[in-house]
Amino acid sequence: MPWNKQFECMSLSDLHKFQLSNLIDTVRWLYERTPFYRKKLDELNINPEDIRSLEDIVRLPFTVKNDLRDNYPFGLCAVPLTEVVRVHASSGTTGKPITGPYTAEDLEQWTECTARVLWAAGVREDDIFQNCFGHGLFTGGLGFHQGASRIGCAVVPTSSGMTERQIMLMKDFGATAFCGTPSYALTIAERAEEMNMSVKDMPLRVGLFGGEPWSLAMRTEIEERMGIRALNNYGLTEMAGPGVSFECSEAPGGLHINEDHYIAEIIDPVTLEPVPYGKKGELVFTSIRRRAMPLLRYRTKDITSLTREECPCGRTFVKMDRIIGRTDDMLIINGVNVFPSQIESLLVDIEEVELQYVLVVGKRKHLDSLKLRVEAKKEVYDAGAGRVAEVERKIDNHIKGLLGIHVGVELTAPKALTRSEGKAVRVIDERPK
Ligand code: DLL
Repeated sequence: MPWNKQFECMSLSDLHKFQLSNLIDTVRWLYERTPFYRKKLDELNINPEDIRSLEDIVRLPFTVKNDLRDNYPFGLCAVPLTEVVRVHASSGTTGKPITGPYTAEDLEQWTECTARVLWAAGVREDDIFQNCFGHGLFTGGLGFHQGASRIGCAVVPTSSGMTERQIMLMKDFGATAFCGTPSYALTIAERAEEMNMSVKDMPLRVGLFGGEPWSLAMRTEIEERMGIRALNNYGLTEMAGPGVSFECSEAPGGLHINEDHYIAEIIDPVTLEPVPYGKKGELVFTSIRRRAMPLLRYRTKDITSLTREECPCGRTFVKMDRIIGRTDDMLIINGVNVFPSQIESLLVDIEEVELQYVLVVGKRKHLDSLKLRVEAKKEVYDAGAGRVAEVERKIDNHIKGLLGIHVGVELTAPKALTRSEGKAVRVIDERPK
């Protein structure tokens, strides 16, 4: 049973009516309150009254990350700051952060969305819920704090880091559910093993992971090492944070989008034309319930596809596939498009290594080159240089066979790579800027 059956199981025609009326309200709200959108809409000669059907969404302007940067910090805010009760921000890798202001009503809606994510994973009021996302400007910590509190769990806001204490509390408090980035889950599993403790012996039952891409192989590894169910959820600061989409425990494999809050589209990132269900492209969101900073057709740069099929859980919301990469993370190595996640799924076939890796992108003459640093298992590393070189060749051949590119592989000693406590850094770009 979903958290909010009235919305999550709406008939398609009711959902579309609801979306349309909220879309029109949002366009009007923005037109009247933000010079940025008024200008964009005027340039396209669109009045809020021109939106008569959901299909008309394609007439609306796109919004991109640079629009948020150019209007930093509050230029896109559609309410006076007196009505703003919280501001989150995402760090990003370059320049100023992306700011996310919320009204009290926005916080309420966001809480509803993250409660749905947790509920769909089977989290209930009798759970002891350890929240290992950073609590602060990052939306993961407080976003899930609110949702889990709404359900009525015993929330343990450990935040990320201090992994040994994290594990001690997990055991002593008897946490039954937790959330964090998938890479941090692996860090916890590994550290627990080093402490001669097994998470498998703890009451922990389910983990909700998101905030960064992860492969199915990583899911299996987390599930096996921790003895839990691992479910995926997705979100972004520009759309409030986590709570945009989530896997249900009945049929994981796609993430239901909270469509009464977010209208999703998939577009071709080059032509910007809509792409049909089932085909991969760039994910675009319009937030239709927010007040402080709703965005029209925000280009996430995340690549996935949408499908609308009956789900055994009863939710009617469209599903997005797991994110396979970002348009800006895509590496083009000798003309071949490569995503870090593809390399990750190939690494799982190699039993001599751990799933701890980093890709180093460099430039050789005019071509991009790719080096993969990956940690050897202890017995492999201890067997000496000959064995290490043999495994390096094996990985290179495996990747060449499946992706068609040559990757310089460097096996490192066990534990040589930095462990993640939040979002893992998987790509180091050493190309001259
Ligand atoms: O990462 C919000 C979040 C927190 C989501 C906790 C889920 C759990 P940002 O820091 O703004 O917000 O980063 C958003 O992270 O555009 C994706 O590229 C990536 N991302 C988030 N969740 C997933 C996921 C939060 N499940 C950016 N799979 C997004 C793949 C993800 N990528």
